[in-house]
Amino acid sequence: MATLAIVGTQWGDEGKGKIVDILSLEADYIVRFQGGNNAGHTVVINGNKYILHLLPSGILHDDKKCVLGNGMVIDLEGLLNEIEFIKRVGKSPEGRLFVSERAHVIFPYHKELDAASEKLKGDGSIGTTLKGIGPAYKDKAGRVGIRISDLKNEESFKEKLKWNLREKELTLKYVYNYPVSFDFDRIYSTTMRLYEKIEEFVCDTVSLLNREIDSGRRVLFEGAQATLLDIDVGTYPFVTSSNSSALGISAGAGVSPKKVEKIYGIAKAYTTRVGGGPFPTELKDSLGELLRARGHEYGSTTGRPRRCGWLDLFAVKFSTMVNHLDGVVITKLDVLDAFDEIKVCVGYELDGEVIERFPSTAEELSRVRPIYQTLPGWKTETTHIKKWEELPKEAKNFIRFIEDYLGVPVPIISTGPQRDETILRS
Ligand code: 2SA
Ligand code: MG
Repeated sequence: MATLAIVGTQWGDEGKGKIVDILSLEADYIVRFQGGNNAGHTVVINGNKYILHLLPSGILHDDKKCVLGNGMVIDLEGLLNEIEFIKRVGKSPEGRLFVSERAHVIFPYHKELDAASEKLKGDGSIGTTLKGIGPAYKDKAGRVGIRISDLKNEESFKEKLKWNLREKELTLKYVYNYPVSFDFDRIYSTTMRLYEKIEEFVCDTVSLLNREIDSGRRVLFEGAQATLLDIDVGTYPFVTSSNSSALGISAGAGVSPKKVEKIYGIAKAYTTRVGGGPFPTELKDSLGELLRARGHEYGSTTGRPRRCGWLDLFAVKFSTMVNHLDGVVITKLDVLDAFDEIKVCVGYELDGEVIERFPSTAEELSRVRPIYQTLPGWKTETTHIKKWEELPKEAKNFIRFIEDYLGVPVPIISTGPQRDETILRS
């Protein structure tokens, strides 16, 4: 299989980082196609923990090439910090990192707007990562965004930056009652200084990827966030501002959908969510706390405690349909080792009636009542297990239940953060 994509099936933090790390061993290129440094992908290699926000974890392997696609919004300082970080751990990005000249740049005013908008929303805030993601995509859609390619032409960049600073100052002052004055010279010179340091990596990644796929190179598309945070099919407005399901791959990497051959979804054995928005299976009791403690459920970008709850298979089934998944990887199985019984949501009731389809509005989703199936727990340690045969029978039943319900195989099961704490079934 030459091209494979990995996407989250829940609300993010499914453990994509580790799975991408394993699957990237079989890839020549690892490609991000949306989002920015709102993502936080944690990988543990030889006992060392790395958290990457922009660069695909493949960058930690010397023979892998990594692409930041045109659909991304890029914080240049964040990018440079990560480049410096990987150099400090002895890795060279030279000749292996390709940053799309079509990607949009996140500026300081995007972060100010993110904060101002969240503040004005008050209780209805989205709980964004405050990285300026939404405002940067807003500028992209509004056709006033500044792309990396714009930084090549100093005069036109100056003009675009001036216009944007003026527009943002007015917006912040009159819309948000949040007066800020931006220092043009400082923003301009900082941006140019950062750009000079990353310029060697900037190229036309659309042509590169199409050429490489056509010549048989193996490409892994790495989704950040997840399907239920997708701007179109997620739990709008409590979503991120990009297409973070498989639907975004084509637009965000500049390759035809016909070129994505296989798509795996990642689902945690339970569910978490950071930020606001409906979460039908959320546990606000000691069981939720146990999941958080055992699963170390704190945001890797912001450190925020994640909301925790039972596995919502009804939601994952929706993701399986939307992404047309070839398989669902189950992660953090071992977090459930401590539970006497395990609940799995297999349907929703709305206004006293069982509903057939996943609600399209956050309002409806906030009113559903989950229908649970209770499965027996296994109450023995599964951490470190590497073979299917070694799993307790209740854990095998849990996995088979998921496969039957979703109608797709579970090809990989993760039983711990290390690369080798993984069961490969095919
Ligand atoms: P944004 O900043 O505009 O993308 O936020 C909009 C919503 O998307 C959610 N979101 C995330 N949810 C889970 N994980 C994410 N990445 C980090 C991580 C988050 C962190 O991997 O842990 O460290 O807190 C991520 N990025 C965005 C966000 O919570 C909002 O609900
Ligand atoms: Mg994460």
